[in-house]
Amino acid sequence: LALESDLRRALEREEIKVLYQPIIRLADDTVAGFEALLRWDHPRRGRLPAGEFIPLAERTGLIIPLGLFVLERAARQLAQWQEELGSEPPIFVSVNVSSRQLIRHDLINDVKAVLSRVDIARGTLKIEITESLVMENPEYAAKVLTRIKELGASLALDDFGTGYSSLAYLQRFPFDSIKIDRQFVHGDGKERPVLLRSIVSLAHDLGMEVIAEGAESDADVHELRGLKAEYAQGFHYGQPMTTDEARKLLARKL
Ligand code: G
Ligand code: G
Ligand code: MN
Ligand code: NA
Repeated sequence: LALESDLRRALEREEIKVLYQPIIRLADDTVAGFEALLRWDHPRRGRLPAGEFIPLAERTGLIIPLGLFVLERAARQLAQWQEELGSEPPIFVSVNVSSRQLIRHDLINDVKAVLSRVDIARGTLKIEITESLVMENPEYAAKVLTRIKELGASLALDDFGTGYSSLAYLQRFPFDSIKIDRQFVHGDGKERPVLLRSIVSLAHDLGMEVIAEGAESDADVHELRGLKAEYAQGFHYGQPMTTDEARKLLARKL
């Protein structure tokens, strides 16, 4: 497959970019952190979103070098932002991790190595994990995630509400925060507000913070504030952006 051999070379050719989407602290409207998201500037096809090459990377095993690349790059960027800003609480960055990275490769050592090379505040590197990921091998996943937390990273349960047995995972895994899937955050479904309110309250009762994904409008943000959700992420605040754009956004908020 052409795309597969292209992807093998893409990393060396620096066609793979890490973009950062802002995550806003709703209490004071400041930038609390960013989610690192991959893009591929393909020489012929143009800019490809992660959804168009991450599945291929997972099938071919290329997700291992790709995953290391984004972890390392995002952690270094985080260290630089923390040094420049010196804000309290310190800014955080979250990185998505695929099941293959967790199950078939030593994610613990990768996180350990990265954390030993950069100077960042404890808990400010967040690892985002989806339910389907932990479902593949819950016992092993629980061990790995517990260890990663001990190393000083924090854990977020991504796309919450879209999987099969969400609630079981909340008691088995040491998540610090829940990322509420955008279908509960934006839209005119009749049950949506009830589900959103229940998820926020469940998370808070379990001692977890919430990051609401897909906040697109003033109304979404107003609703989230009313529910005392900690953070919001979405097109209302910004698309995934370059580090230059992120720096401008950070400067504006200070
Ligand atoms: O950014 P986009 O909408 O294309 O993202 C599609 C999916 O790809 C999302 O589920 C997102 O979590 C995932 N994704 C984006 N960047 C990364 C990455 O660096 N690693 C992994 N494993 N998944 C990513
Ligand atoms: O699965 P995950 O939550 O990691 O997916 C993140 C993806 O969601 C990113 O690719 C990002 O581009 C997309 N995204 C971020 N904010 C919004 C939003 O407000 N609306 C929609 N539709 N997608 C968003
Ligand atoms: Mn995510
Ligand atoms: Na994700």
